[in-house]
Amino acid sequence: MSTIAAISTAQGAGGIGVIRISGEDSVKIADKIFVPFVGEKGKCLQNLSGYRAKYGRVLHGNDLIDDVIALVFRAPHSYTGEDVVEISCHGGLYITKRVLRAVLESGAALAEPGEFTKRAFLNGKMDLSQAEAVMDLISARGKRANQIAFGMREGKLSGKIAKIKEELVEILAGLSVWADYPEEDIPQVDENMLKNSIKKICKKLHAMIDNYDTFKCIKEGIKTAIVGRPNVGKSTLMNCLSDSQKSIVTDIPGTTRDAIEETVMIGDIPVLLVDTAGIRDTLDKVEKIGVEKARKYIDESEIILFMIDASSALCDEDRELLDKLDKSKTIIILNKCDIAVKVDVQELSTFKNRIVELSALKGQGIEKLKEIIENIVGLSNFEPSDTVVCNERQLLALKKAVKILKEIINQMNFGITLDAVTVLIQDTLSVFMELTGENVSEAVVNKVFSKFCVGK
Ligand SMILES: Nc1nc2c(ncn2[C@@H]2O[C@H](COP(=O)(O)OP(=O)(O)O)[C@@H](O)[C@H]2O)c(=O)[nH]1
Ligand SMILES: [Mg+2]
Repeated sequence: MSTIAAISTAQGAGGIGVIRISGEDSVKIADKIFVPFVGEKGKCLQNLSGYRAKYGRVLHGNDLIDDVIALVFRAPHSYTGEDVVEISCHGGLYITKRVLRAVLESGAALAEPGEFTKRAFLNGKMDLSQAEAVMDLISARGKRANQIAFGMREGKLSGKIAKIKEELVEILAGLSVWADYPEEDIPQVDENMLKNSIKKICKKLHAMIDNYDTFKCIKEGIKTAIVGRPNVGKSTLMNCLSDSQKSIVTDIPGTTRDAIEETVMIGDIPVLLVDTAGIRDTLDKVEKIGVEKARKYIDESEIILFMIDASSALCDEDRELLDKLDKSKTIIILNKCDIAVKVDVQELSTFKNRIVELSALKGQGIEKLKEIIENIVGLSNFEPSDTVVCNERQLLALKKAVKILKEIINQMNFGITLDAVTVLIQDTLSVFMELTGENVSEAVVNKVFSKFCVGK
């Protein structure tokens, strides 16, 4: 396999930048551009054993580029399982690119997106589901997402799947004894027991599937729009939650005329918040466009924070707006509670435990809002130890397995032969093998890694 290289740190000014080289010739290539402070240029890195580093300079042609540390990893004890050199230079767009160019001109090929991790998978350093979790680990935004992604990268899904596979293999073994020696004095296959074992497996798979939606919210965030008529305090809430003065707040109705977006962490959930223009009929050309935008955001949002000025009674405008909203995704915010609560809560009884009394100005009631959002996302029933699925590919595989297993039970009720059961269980096993990458097409592998960034 060719030797590849890429900048592995984020692009931009930073304290340190790392250029990673992996493959058979990585150490030789690094030696071509590396001049040690102590020792001779030429074979200095090739003479190093694994996990050893040298301090020196990168020389490209006649240009000295930077002082660097070159760290050598020896196969198979590296991230990719191949010989790896990591050159740490000063971070910065220019320097890292110059070092990379020097490496490429010395014989390495530019790595494809995710190619280092792909090689780690191909060299058996991790299975496919673990490789996929690397991406989640990099992009985790909260503590919980981080913990879960870490567990996935450690191989939690593979572990659970391995157990289920064992159970299926045991079932297969029982079935094959019966198929191979039908005349012998072997007890009949107990069909009820067989069905029960399959049902148990389905239950385990369901637990893994059910947690995925919540995990997806924790990992990708949940789209949330603050909506209501003008001057109820939407922008004040936006500023309070984002701890900034992003939205302009005045006592003049129609201040916010555009949609203002910001990602805020509410507890462990990244909330992709948008502050919208207050919805009303208006002749102002700009505000009108803002109101249209607000309507679009309402449609796209997974949660709507419908804000009411609680210091005065509910008005027809509030009612009209509320009527048009999807109630199942709406939380009612009674704002300005620091003044008074004049709204008749009876009238909002359909929203029962989705009403929050709040003062955006004073930052009161946020805790309760957080609880409600966590409930909607499903965090209260969330079982981190069952959270092992990190993307749609894995989810689909589990769903496919459940479908086949349910089909078996169903067919058994109609007298399917045990031979046919055997075939279907083998099908389930191959679904799992595709999931972990033991038996997977090159196209699937390529698709998985194409979503990675270059350098990972
Ligand atoms: N007393 C009180 N005033 C608030 C509260 N939230 C917002 N306001 C005031 O209400 C006015 C309109 O606020 P703004 O956030 O611009 O409302 P928006 O038009 O819905 O975005 C401003 O004068 C705010 O200071 C609150 O919780 N309590
Ligand atoms: Mg506003």
